[in-house]
Amino acid sequence: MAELLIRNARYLPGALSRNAQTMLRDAILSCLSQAPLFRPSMPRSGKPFSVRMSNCGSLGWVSDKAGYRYQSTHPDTGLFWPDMPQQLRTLWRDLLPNAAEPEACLINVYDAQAKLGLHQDRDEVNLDAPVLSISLGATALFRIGGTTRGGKTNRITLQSGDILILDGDSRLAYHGVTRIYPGTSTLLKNVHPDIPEDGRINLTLRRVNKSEF
Ligand code: MD6
Ligand code: FE
Repeated sequence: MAELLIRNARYLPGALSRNAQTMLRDAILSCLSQAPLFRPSMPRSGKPFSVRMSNCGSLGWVSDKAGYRYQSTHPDTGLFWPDMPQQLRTLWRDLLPNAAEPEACLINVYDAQAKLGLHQDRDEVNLDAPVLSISLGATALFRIGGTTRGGKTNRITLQSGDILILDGDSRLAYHGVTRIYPGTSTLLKNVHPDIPEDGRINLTLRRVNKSEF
């Protein structure tokens, strides 16, 4: 499998076959039937995100006026998050054999207009553990810079089936999604009433807490 290093992030284009993407899509749709998409909002201001979210795993990332955090229950239903699909656990173990088991998988759903501002992933207790991201559906323009805001960024075009791992020096890199390219994938066509066919699903798997060992 080809692997490129961009600012010390590991980029694996075409990591998932079409068949693996279809299986993963269906597993995630099944999670969404138990844990419906919610719309997070910004801490303090309460401004809504353009991206809708859900989670699977023992912990899920949420954001509202009270702040960013991980919690074991869905903010609207109060129910525990669904189990993380086995396919995701296996991918994590194969690509990150030395990392502790993932606890959270954030499911980000973009429509053609949605964007995700430049941010660092730093709400985890364990900032040494890698973050593994998988793209499904429409192609996205992803930007990644250094560990300070405002520096130069590099662009990566994330296509369906691509994997990106932030680890080591890139773990606290600023990154975001500037643009979705409609009409670039058929993976999400007529699959779910809440998922636009031109949309994109991004999964980010994380270890949140320190492992016991
Ligand atoms: C996205 N990804 O691709 C948003 N975070 O839609 C992320 O925010 C992200 O791709 C941490 C590590 C990898 C990522
Ligand atoms: Fe992120």
